[in-house]
Amino acid sequence: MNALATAASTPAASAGAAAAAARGPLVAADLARDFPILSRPVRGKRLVYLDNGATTQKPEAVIEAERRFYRESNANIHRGVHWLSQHATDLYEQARERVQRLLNAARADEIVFTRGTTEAINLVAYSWGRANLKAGDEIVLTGMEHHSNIVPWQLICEQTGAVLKVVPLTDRGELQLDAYEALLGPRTRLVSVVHVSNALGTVNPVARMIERAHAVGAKVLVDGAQAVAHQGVDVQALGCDFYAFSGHKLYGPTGIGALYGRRELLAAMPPWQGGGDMIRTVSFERSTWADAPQRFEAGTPNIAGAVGLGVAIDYVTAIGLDRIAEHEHRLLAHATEAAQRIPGLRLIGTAAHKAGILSFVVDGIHPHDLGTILDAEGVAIRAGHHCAMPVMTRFGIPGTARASFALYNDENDVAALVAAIARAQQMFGGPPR
Ligand code: 7TS
Repeated sequence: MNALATAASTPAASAGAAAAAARGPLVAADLARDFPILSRPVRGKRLVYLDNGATTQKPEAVIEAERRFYRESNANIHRGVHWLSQHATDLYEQARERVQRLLNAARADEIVFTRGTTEAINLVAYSWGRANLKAGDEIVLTGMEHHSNIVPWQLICEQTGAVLKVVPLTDRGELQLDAYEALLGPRTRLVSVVHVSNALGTVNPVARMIERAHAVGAKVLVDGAQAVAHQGVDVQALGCDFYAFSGHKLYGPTGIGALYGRRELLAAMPPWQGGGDMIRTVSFERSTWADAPQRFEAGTPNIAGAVGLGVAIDYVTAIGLDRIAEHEHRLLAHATEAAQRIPGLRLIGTAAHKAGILSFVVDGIHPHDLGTILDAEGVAIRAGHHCAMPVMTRFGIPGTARASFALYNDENDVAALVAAIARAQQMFGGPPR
């Protein structure tokens, strides 16, 4: 039995496995017991963790898998002739196959391990972008991108002379699809779009957008950072060219994530970082490159992180991403209703199709003050621009307070959030009449 299989069968992980095996709606409180950190008090209160958009907590199985890797399997990969190195390589490559299955990629060599979404997007920008973009070419982004899907393209535009075009948002925080289609044309080389907005919760109609982009010959990158933990993703059904995500938002470790790239594209792309593991031959006159994905994985990667990510994928798959999506949608509907009953609270992002993110402002209380008061009640949310400053500009606000849900949250967490907001309003002189 390999380390992944044994890690998943530790006693601590079995509570989750048992809950996962049950059919029907998942019971968040049972699953919460798989996450050790959720039982620690914060500021003397029960921790109500609603900052899952920033990072999710880790189940015991993932924590144990990393520990076990260092205790039993640690060696460098792809280079050793000795048993441990081959063993570690096997575990790393098995993790790649788990990512392949998670995204339903056709092949494991279409998966490149990266530090996360940010590095995955930078990889495409610096490798594909520098090789394929020239002056006057157009890159289409949307008004709801995270900075990590804006700034790399600005840097590449400076180097190549390509220009950015931006799809505007409606007042509900949806993309204006007619404007999107009007932006597409013979100069469009790339559309880079977020699957689920971290600031608004909007789920974008990426399949349709990809189809339209392909019709004008453009490639499409989907930023899946806020999607993969909350719904099933099938890159073949979507038809995207690239798909990026971070392990740490999927109950996995930090410092590991992945880029899916269609095989023909990766095969034609130049390296963007040089070093060990990414070469075929090196001489002072000229070096040649390894095939993808190794060509894009220079240096010793986060091996233990990849193994941990593989176990995180096993964990969510065992529960079922459909059940997780259903649970979080129910919770979002409940939280939205509760929030709408709070006088003076305004939701930012009311798209018809949303994932478990509730972004809001409260009259007379700056989001940061709200975040601080909620924290004193043990309620962890995020306050600010969420690295999506153009969204805040669009809505004319400095920032929002954001509660973002995960599989272990339930109605009790929403009740704690609502009570804490009421307390903040009292401290600021009571809600408006
Ligand atoms: N894209 C989206 C849509 C994101 O939400 C984030 C992180 C990233 C990219 C970058 O991911 P990273 O893992 O490479 O950092 N979003 C957030 C957030 O909403 N709060 O903290 C980080």
